[in-house]
This record gives sequence, structure tokens and C-alpha cells, in this order.
Amino acid sequence: MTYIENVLSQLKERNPGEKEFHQAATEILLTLEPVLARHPEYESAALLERFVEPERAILFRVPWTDDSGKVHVNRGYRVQFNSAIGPYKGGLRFHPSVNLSVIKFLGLEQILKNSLTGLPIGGAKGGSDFDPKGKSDHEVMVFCQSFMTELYRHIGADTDVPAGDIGVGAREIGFLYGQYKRICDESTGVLTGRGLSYGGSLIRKEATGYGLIYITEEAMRLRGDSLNGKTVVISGSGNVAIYACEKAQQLGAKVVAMYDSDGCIYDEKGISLEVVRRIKEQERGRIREYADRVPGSVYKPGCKNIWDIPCDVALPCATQNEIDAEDAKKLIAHGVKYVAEGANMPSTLEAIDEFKRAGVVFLPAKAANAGGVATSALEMAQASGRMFWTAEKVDSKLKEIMINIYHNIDRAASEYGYAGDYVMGANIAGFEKVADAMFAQGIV
Ligand code: NDP
Ligand code: 2IT
Repeated sequence: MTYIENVLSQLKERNPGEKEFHQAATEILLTLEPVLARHPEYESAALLERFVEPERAILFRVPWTDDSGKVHVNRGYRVQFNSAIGPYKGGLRFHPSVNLSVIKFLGLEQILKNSLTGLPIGGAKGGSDFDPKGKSDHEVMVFCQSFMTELYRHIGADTDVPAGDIGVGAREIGFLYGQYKRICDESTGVLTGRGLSYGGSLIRKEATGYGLIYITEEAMRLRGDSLNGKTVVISGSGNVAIYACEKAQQLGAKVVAMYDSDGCIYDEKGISLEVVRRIKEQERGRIREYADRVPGSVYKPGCKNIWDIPCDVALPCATQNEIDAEDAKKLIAHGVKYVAEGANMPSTLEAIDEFKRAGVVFLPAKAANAGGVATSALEMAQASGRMFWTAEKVDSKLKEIMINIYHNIDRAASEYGYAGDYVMGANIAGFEKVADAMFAQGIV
């Protein structure tokens, strides 16, 4: 057994049943062989064993009372995975599917993603199995206050800086921040994705979606191609999907389909983003309402239908494992040329193999969706400097970061003999910096 195989098998044994964590660790570790061949000293320092073990994993009770007076108990998590290159940084997810395995897969991915941004941020993730859907604003507030009443003691502007993810948007960040400030009596950049009136950054809301399009456009530009005139399918209709759609449309693409967890809309004329935003951002409604409002569009129950729709560019922006091998084959058969992951780990390992075999340009999540956390780091810089940058300044930095990420993963892939394999490139480029920082800091 090689060193990597050994670490992976130990990981599976020590963390039984954590299937998402196993999946993310397998994807990452199996690409690191060439780096370990160059750095035999990493094995004697048990660097990989330390890399896959969170520095700290916090699990806590979150009791709260609903509007009818009934008491509920949810489970809260914060996995502070790796602080080698900076304070822990990563989002909070509120979704019924959240468990330790999901948070650990997200945290592991976040370490390498944050490294790729080139900014000094370590990796973490947290959240709860609480479902904000169908809850009143008051219930969401009460839940967020209870969640923060435990979380506050573990975080800080120079220690660990959470942000949003699925189910945690501007509303939740506001409630979480209000409670943190009330307990700690300090106004710092302890959370990112804050509102513009209380220390947030322009463009943070748009950043993940815009960043996804900037890196995709760069990959296309270098192939003499562009989004202009292309047909695009975007899964999800949340924060990442909406702003990916906005920027893709600005660059001349036709986005023909989106979905939520109930079903998918298809609009061959091109999605009206204004209608989607009204339904999703203002009314917190369901995407099926789009078909009632836009003549000529169609709604189909079930999410999987979306990968049957022919497109040049597919942007999965909803959740993990939303594209399996069968979905990948359908996309390929219908001529997809580019797949860029806005969501975290939306493609299964088998789907990635299909894309690679078919020569699809595949931009993995940790590179393609890094614009959100990169802009969070820009928000932290503004908060600590008590400054507020213009939208143009933040947007141009975001674009520069995404273009740099593309070139770094492209260079790493080529340098190690895997030209065009951006899964290899992203893992290697992200890992090199983290490994170097961990090695330099001794056995900690
Ligand atoms: P939102 O909560 O704003 O939107 C999530 C979207 O995905 C909704 O349309 C939701 O549908 C759908 N969705 C969620 N879970 C499922 C599921 N199990 N099956 C089908 N559809 C689902 O989240 P974001 O847009 O912020 O996040 C989307 C993805 O992007 C996640 O993978 C997240 O980790 C990743 N990401 C987010 C970043 C950010 O800055 N927000 C940064 C980098 C990555 P419904 O409303 O019906 O639940
Ligand atoms: O997955 C992610 O990168 C995020 N949800 C954003 C994290 C952040 O700290 O901005």
C-alpha cells in the first residue's frame, strides 16, 4: 500500500459511515501522489494524516421555540479544519441534510479552496440540520440567536470567521451578527456576507456567481471561445445560481434552465432573471411559479430533468452529488463543452471521470466557486481597516483573483504532467501552499 492509500484507508476506518467526507478525501488524496514524490519529508512528518484530521470539531445543542410555543432541538456544528495559512474561514449551512460528514467534506474542500484564492485564510465549515424553509422570520431569528449563543465562544475576527452557504443568506447573517455583537460587545469582521449598512462589502452577494463566470470565461477565452451566444444550464436558484445567471447573461449567454429542490424550469427564450429574483429573493417562493408568470416556459417536477437539456455550458450551483455518471453522459451526448462547479462537490467521482474521458473542460468547485470566499477575505480586509471599497474595486479584485486561480491550476496541472486536468491542478496548487505552511510550523 502506498502512503496515500494507507492514509485513505485509515480515514475510512476512523470515520465510518461519513460517505461525503470519504468522497471528498478520495478525490483530493488520490491526486497528491506527484507532490509527495517531490516531498518525501511530508510522510515522516505525518503531514497527510494531520491534513485530513480537523484541528477541532465542535458539536452542540441548539434549542429554540417556534411561534406556537413548541420547543425544538437541532444540532449545531463548527469544524475548524486547518489554520496553517490563516484564521479558519468558511460558511455555515442550514439544511436538514447537514451532518458531521457533510460539514467535514465541506471543510476539507474549503482548506484547498481558500489556499487557491492566494489570501491568508484557513479552512472551516459549520451549520445545522435546521431547515429555514417554511419558518417565519421570527423563528429564524430565534434559531440564529440560539445557534450563536454557543458558537460565539469559538469564533473571532482573527480566529474563525463564518459566512453563508445553503440556507444562510443576508437575513440569517444579520441575526447571527446581531447576537454575536450583543454577547461580545464588539463590532468586528467576525462574520462575512454582512449587510452593507453594518460592515459588509459591495459585491460579496454577487461574488460566487460572478467569480464562477469569470473563471469560465477565462478558460473559454484561452480556447478562442466565449460565453457570448452560448446556451447555459444552471442548477439551483439560490445565491450562487442567480448571480452566475446575471453575469452569464451580461456576457451574452442564453441561460435556458434553472431549478429548486422541487423541480426545474425551462425557458427556451432565455430565463427572465427578474422573475426568478422576485420569486426567490423577495417572495421566498418556489421556482414552479415561474411557469405561471412567463408564457412559453415549462415547469417539470424533479431536479434531474435539468441535465437532459442540451447546453454548451453546464453550471451546477445547488448541492453535492447533483450530477452522477448518467447525468454526465447525457450532458456529453448533448454536446456540453464546459462544466464549471458553482456548488461544492456537485459531481460524483464517476461523473468527473466521464467528463475527463469526453474531453469536457471541467473546472472543479474548489477553483470555480472560490470567488465567494475570496470576496469574504476582501470584506475582512475592509472591516479590519475600517474602510469601504467601491463595487468597481471589489469586482476588479475578484476578477483578478479568479483569473489567477485559473492560471495557477492550469500551470500546476501542466507542471506535473497532467495538462488540462484541473482536478489535479486545483488539488495540487491548493495543497502545495498548505503543506508548506504546515511543514514550516512543526508538528502541530
Ligand atoms: P442557497 O440556499 O441560496 O440556494 C441553494 C439552491 O440549491 C436552492 O435553489 C435550493 O433549492 C437548491 N438545493 C439545495 N439543496 C438541494 C438539494 N438537496 N437538492 C436539490 N436542490 C437543492 O445556497 P447557495 O446558492 O449559497 O449555495 C449553493 C451551492 O453553492 C452550495 O453547494 C454551496 O456550498 C455552494 N457555495 C456557496 C457559496 C456562497 O457564497 N454562498 C460559495 C461557494 C460555494 P431549495 O430552495 O428548494 O432548497
Ligand atoms: O463554500 C464556500 O466557499 C462558502 N460558502 C463561502 C464561505 C465564505 O467564508 O465566504
